[in-house]
Amino acid sequence: MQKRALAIHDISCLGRCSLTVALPILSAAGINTAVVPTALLSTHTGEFTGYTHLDLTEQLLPIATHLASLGLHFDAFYTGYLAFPQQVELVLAMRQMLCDAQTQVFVDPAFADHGRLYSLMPATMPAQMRALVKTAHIIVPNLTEATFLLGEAYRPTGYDENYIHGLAARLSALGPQSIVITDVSLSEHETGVAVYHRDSGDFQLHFKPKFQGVFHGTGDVFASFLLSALLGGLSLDAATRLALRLTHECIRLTLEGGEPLRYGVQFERVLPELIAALAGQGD
Ligand code: PXL
Repeated sequence: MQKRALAIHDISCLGRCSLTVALPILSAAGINTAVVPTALLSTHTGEFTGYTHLDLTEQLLPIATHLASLGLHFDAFYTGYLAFPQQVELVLAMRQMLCDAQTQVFVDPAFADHGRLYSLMPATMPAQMRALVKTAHIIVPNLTEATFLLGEAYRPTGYDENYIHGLAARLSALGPQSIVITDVSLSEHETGVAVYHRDSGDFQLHFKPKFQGVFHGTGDVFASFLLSALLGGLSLDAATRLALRLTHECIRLTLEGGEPLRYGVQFERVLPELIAALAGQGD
């Protein structure tokens, strides 16, 4: 049976992040994907100025009420960029209305990177987002979001595997069974992800050679590949390795193509690889 997901993120018209990557990636993976936009922006808020920003907070519950009346089963409830801290409470209400015992609640906190909150993000977002994280099955924070969610200081470098293991365990103690932390770097030449599964106690780190630069939207691209692979039946560790490999490939192609980095990464060119991997022909 075809899997069904609900993706709740903003729409940034241009710049390849949030719904404009989540929808094509999940669709390419064969997942029937419904979307609920949290805000409408002309671009993302990194490396652009003068962008528009339409708040869609008022639409969240009316949309959820109508969708809930259809009585559909969602295999995944996938949340990303929320425009305001007040939206967290509404998304929790949507979770109550639209999820059942089989729905995977997959939360990408999407409020900060490189030690700083995103441009428009109020300082109260990390504490608010913790409430949504508590109800999730899987969370996909980057290292900045992981520390901010815990109210801890961000450490850009100079940490070891034990520190990351501890962070993942402390995040899992908030509620989620599975933690995938991105932007983990134990040496200046490599970057990668940590995977932690509370019940089994499994903890793995996976790395790729590091490219220099800030790659907008790659958290969203990675999370969307990861969810696609999980819904495709891969284990958490195998799904994480696939998502890391494909995200690395998106960045490599983008750098090779010479496109300005603020326009996001060329994930479109990697979709055939995602499809092949999920068909059992790839990795
Ligand atoms: O990719 C995360 C993201 C999503 N949506 C908007 C953003 C960002 C990151 O800057 O600005 C609007």
